[in-house]
Amino acid sequence: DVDKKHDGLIVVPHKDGDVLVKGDRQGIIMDKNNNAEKIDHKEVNRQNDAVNDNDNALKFKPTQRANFDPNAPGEDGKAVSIDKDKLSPEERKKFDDGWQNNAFNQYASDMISMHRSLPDVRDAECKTEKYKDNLPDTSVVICFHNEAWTVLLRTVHSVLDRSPPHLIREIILVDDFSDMDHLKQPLEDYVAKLKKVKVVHAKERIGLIRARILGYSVAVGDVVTFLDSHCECTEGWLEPLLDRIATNKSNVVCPVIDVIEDDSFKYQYGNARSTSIGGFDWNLQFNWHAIPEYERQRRNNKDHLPVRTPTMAGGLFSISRQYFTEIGTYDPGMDIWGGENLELSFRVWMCGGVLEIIPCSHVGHIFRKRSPYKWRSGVNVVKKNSVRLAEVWMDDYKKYYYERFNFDLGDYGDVADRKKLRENLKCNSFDWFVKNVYPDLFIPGEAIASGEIRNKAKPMCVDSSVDSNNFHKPVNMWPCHNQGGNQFWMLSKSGEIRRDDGCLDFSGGENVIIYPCHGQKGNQEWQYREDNTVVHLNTNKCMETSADGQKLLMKPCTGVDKQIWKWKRKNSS
Ligand code: LR7
Ligand code: MN
Repeated sequence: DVDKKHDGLIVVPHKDGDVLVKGDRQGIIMDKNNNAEKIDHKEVNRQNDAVNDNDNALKFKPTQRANFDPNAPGEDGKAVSIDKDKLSPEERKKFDDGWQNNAFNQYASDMISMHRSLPDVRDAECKTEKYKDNLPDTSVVICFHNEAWTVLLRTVHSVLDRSPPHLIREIILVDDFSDMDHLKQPLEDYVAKLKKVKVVHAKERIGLIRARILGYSVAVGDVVTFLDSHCECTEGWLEPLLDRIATNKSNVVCPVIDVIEDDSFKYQYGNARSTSIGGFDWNLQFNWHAIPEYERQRRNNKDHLPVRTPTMAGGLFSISRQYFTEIGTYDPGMDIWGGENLELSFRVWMCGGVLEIIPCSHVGHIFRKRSPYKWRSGVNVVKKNSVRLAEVWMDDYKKYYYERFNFDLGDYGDVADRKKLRENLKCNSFDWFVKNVYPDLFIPGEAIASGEIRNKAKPMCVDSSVDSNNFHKPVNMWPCHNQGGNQFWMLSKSGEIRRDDGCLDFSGGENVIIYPCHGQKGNQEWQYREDNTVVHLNTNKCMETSADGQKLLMKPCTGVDKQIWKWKRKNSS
């Protein structure tokens, strides 16, 4: 009997004796002879989940379930900390393999209940907000390639546990040709017990974009909601999304994406005021921004109201199933990962829809630092996907992306069908999108100079990546390679030397560093003068290359060849 309680302790059976899972004793197993050992949380969770899933699926909130223990690992979204050096060699191997296979701490996830409780992260205004009585229902489509068992099923249970049952038509798990054993028969057996959940298997690796199209093609709900396979939905996440679609079927809506830490599984969140919206840079990478002032004013400074966003991160959103069909689902010529989020964002806006983030709807996502699965060898998949979307949607603006790799587009396949779609839908131009939806976007065409910054004394160019993990590091010189990339720099109207969101920044000493562009001039204000020197206005110093040509230094201006730079000037308009 799993649910017997005595002395304020919850007791569940364990192969070595009863397990105490509450209060001070949490984490300790007392066997029949009163010997203590470290608790096997995985086993406890398995037992608890068996009780809950068989009888009570869709019936109880996580905190109401049999054997709920507020002090168990990860409950209330708390961090799990593991001292890996104290693990036995066998456990240590599991720990290391978990990281290796998933790029997150699978070992920690396995200690946490698949029904763990989370804080109610919503602003007060959200909890009293009234939504329509007759909301449309939704199919939830979750695609995965080799996802960890507890992480995948926690995503599923978080949907079932925290959504009004009548609003969930079904959950469709799309298996993108995984080869991990647990995703085969064991997954089939597990979901067979859960009403409403089905698994669709791809016959070959189709990538996340075609996997989503596959999931959508079998969906029957009024709305389709996409989630990544490592998410956790919080209380009240669904109603505000569906409400916006009920208001207008061409509203495409995203929850706020909270961070589930990759190592501790801590659930991190902020308030509605700190909600970020989506943008992109000219490498066609998605990025986050603060809500602009004009958008705050449009919403009368009510932070919990839906906020318009130029782009979506991609993984988590709801869309009317009929509207998704009308605007052309996804580009099936896109492979594996990437680009589809900007493609859908541009398409929705340009073809008459509205893209929003809903601050009252929060879903957690495990953000990882690397991709754990195999990609295609010999193809730059992200570039190929991005060129496809640039060709179809970006009109003249596509050149700003292409000049980053000197117009070497590579083989991007056939986009005739997608161009046809744009024509049929009679969509607005990309220029309309930029001016009306994303007026804050930095436009390279407005740059005063752009391209490589080549030194006269040596055939060397200013070279640095602008990855955020490169911020604060000194910028160096490298032989000019004429490929753009890390040698491509733009001088903005306000004097920034920038690429994407990284700016050259000088604050004294001799080194120039990369720092996020702040638009405040100061340490980021430069001038490219008629005598071809590059001058830092605040300090009146000049860029100079070191005698060996390897370093970029800031020195008093003298006009020697080491301070002369060739940089392509653009016509100022
Ligand atoms: O070949 C694949 N087949 C798949 O089914 C590759 C991936 N996948 C699955 C994978 O298991 C996962 O569930 O697709 C999903 C996304 O892949 P991730 O989690 O490895 O990548 P990501 O979280 O970086 O993905 C973000 O960008 C992608 C661009 O193509 C997609 O739009 C993802 O949905 C998107 N995720 C989010 O928006 C969550 C927030 C991240 C941010 C910002
Ligand atoms: Mn993801």
